[in-house]
Amino acid sequence: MTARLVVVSNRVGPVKDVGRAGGLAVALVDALKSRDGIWYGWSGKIDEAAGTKLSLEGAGNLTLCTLDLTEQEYDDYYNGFANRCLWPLFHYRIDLTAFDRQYYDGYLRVNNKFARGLNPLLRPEDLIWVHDYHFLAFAHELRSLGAQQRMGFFLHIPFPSREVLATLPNHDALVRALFAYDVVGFQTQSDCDRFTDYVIHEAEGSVLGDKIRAYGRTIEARAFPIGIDAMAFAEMAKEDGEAKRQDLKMRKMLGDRAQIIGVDRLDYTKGLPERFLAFERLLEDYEELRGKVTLLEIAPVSRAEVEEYKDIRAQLEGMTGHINGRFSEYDWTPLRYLNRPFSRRSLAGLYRASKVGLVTPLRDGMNLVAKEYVAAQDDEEPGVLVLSRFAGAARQMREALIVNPYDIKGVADALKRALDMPLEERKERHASLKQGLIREDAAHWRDNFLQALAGEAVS
Ligand code: ADQ
Repeated sequence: MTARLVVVSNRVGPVKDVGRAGGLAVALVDALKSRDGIWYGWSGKIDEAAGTKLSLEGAGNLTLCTLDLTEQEYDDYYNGFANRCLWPLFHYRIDLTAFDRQYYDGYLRVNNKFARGLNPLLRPEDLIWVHDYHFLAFAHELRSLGAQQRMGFFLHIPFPSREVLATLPNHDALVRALFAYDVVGFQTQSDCDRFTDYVIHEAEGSVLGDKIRAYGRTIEARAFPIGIDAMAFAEMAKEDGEAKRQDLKMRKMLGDRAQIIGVDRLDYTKGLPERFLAFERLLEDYEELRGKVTLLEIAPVSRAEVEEYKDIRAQLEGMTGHINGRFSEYDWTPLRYLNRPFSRRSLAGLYRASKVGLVTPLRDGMNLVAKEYVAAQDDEEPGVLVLSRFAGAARQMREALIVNPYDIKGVADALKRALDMPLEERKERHASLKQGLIREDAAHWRDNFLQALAGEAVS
């Protein structure tokens, strides 16, 4: 009998309409839909009386199981340590990293609270798969309650270099806590190497193949690059009614103009100001493109309560006004910047109608938008992906036009090259990118991780 799977992540669901969800939820629904299990995490609700009382909800062969947070817990654990400290730090933004002892204590308390909530539900043979930077210490807390199950952790964001990580006052305790897992997975080999480097130099650890030993425990550390359900996404872009409607409507609106598309959560790691500057530079340097090309940037607001996110929002609004003020004609608006989310179906259609996918994060664990853009293209008339070298996806997607997002002129030139690229070259690049997406899809990611978690050799 297959062991039951218990997935732990900050947000649980949605299970049905994943259209409005972030990358993690999208990938987990793909991973969980074919297996018995529990998906456990925060309900998204704040309740002053929140303790460890669970809410259970059945969804087919899967039980959704959630806890509420108090306002204080939410401020310290979620907005505080997770999103004002770990998120910027792991994305190399030491300048934005707010370490606060209170945040850190709150984070550990919430990890402990979630461990206490889950512990009574566990069966001895369960496999526990914990996700992302919100729960670095979860296994450590669960083991302190006596749990013996196999536990794996997957980090969706980059793992920083040891010099960067060492700026965090409690770096040692956090890495030590990771050693309570049996398997620790990263998006890329470089992330894994940086983890190993830290453990060797800061914790006198030793490495033997995929095994790494430190703090009296041996665990497995490996790269498991996350994928999308590429075939299903391609199918949706081609066949789904809503996708087709958006595709047609957009093409009709564009006429003979080419569209460049960007789709991101509004976040300072996504390189949006640099992207807008590169687009402005494109219009500056290649006058013949004025009136002929538009940039559609879809970036719904996220983490709106965190100060740094308010700043980036104001900055982008200013830049949009400036670029449009400078270049617009009465029948052409160069930059369209939308702050609302779209359903996955609509996105698929919008990707398909766009000649260029522009994905230029300054740092990104993987970036699923790059993969979705490629999957959504028409095989016979595909668009071109322009991709930051600092997205984990660049390791796999080598046939994209790889750019340095800080090099504004370089990105502008890559955009020009993408817009001019002959059909033959576009088809070749696209075919090989799409093959890669199908080979290393969401199921491949899940199966490899679960194999390692079950203690089996991974192919
Ligand atoms: P995110 O930082 O959220 O994820 P990403 O990988 O691009 O980034 O995932 C975004 C997902 O949300 C995509 O599936 C996309 O379609 C969806 N999305 C984005 N903008 C949207 C919009 N405007 N409307 C609707 N949907 C939108 C984190 C890490 C990434 C890592 C993922 C998965 O930061 O590096 O790839 O987890 O591991």
